[in-house]
Amino acid sequence: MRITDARVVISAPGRNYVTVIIETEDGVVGVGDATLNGRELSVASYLADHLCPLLVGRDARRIEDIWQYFYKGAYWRRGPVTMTAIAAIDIALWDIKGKAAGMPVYQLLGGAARDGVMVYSHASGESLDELGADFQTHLDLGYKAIRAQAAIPGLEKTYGIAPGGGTVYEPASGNVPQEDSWETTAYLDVAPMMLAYVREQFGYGVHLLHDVHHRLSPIEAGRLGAAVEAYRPFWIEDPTPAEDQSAFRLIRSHTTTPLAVGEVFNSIWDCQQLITERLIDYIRTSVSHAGGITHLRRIFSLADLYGVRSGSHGAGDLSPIAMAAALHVDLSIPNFGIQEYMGHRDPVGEVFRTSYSFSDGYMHPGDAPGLGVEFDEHAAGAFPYDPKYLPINRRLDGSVHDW
Ligand code: CS2
Ligand code: MG
Repeated sequence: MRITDARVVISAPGRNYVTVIIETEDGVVGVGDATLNGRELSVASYLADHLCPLLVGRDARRIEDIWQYFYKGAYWRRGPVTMTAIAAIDIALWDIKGKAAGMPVYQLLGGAARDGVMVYSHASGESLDELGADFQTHLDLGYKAIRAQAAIPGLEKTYGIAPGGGTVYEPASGNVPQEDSWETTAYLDVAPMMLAYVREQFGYGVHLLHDVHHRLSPIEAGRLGAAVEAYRPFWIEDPTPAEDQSAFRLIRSHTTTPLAVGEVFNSIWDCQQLITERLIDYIRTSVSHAGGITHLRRIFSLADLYGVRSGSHGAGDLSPIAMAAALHVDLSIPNFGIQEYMGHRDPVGEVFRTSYSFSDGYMHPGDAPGLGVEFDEHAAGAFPYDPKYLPINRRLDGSVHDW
């Protein structure tokens, strides 16, 4: 099954997505997600200039060989751009394999190990009352797990707080990133109050999650974890900058609050110590940023040996193709924990037609052959690239702070 064409399409139906399309001699076509938020054009160039030309003529069935060819063969290993590009090709090849076999990808991965995939959504607010209203909306939609974020009084802008009215958070368009402000002391006062508020209002029958976005020092994170133990968070996410794996030893020594990390990781090497030393409870690597289905399964297999569960990143800046691929992996692995599901903004459905479904807090990838996502290349043409950056985070004294 020779590959006859591989190309990249950048479109912005709601937000920017980079999509790889791989065609084979017998007409089976696969799609992969190559979106790297705020760095979209780098991955598109890496693919179009370096990887796609090398795909033509190769056997699309040899997924592992193609993965190794691009990973080991390039000499330069790892890194978000490289690994997102390899991931997109890997995802598209699994799509092709499923379509050729007439099976959904999860069947090729060993079949369903559960009936559905528990997902968590995002609730946020400028005030606790606004957060409460948004939390209730998500409960009404059937979610069994909800992430809570609230603005910090005294700070002009806080990342991830949606403007309200059922909308999701979205960075502003433009060629220069917006700048947010940050003050750790204020945050450390507010965060426990926020989780306490949610438990008082809604009780303990829903899983409660919170994302720190890498903004604390290890000892501050230890203090936060201890302060919120009584509110039984499902997890505290990204408490400290994720590349410092040994920092988690210090956090662990101060709290039993479960820890999740990994949305910025792109290889098994980034989380090896975190997993093998049992420093985290959930590994959040995503299928599109951590080398595709092939490499993500390797990470989750290592995690399974150490009692660490999956909790994949699933923000709206990962395309519906990544969401579908994640659901196939989630359904089939033994150590699934939870899946993030932020949903996608209109008009994403005009370009990506999905067969996954949500019901009563659980998702299922559907039973269409392959990933179950159709990408309408023609429709994508109506939504040109819209430059957008994640905000920069500065302390009140003007210094750049961690993300
Ligand atoms: C967040 C994301 O979903 C999450 O947990 O941390 O909003 C993240 O900041 C973006 O996906 C980055 O692209
Ligand atoms: Mg996060």
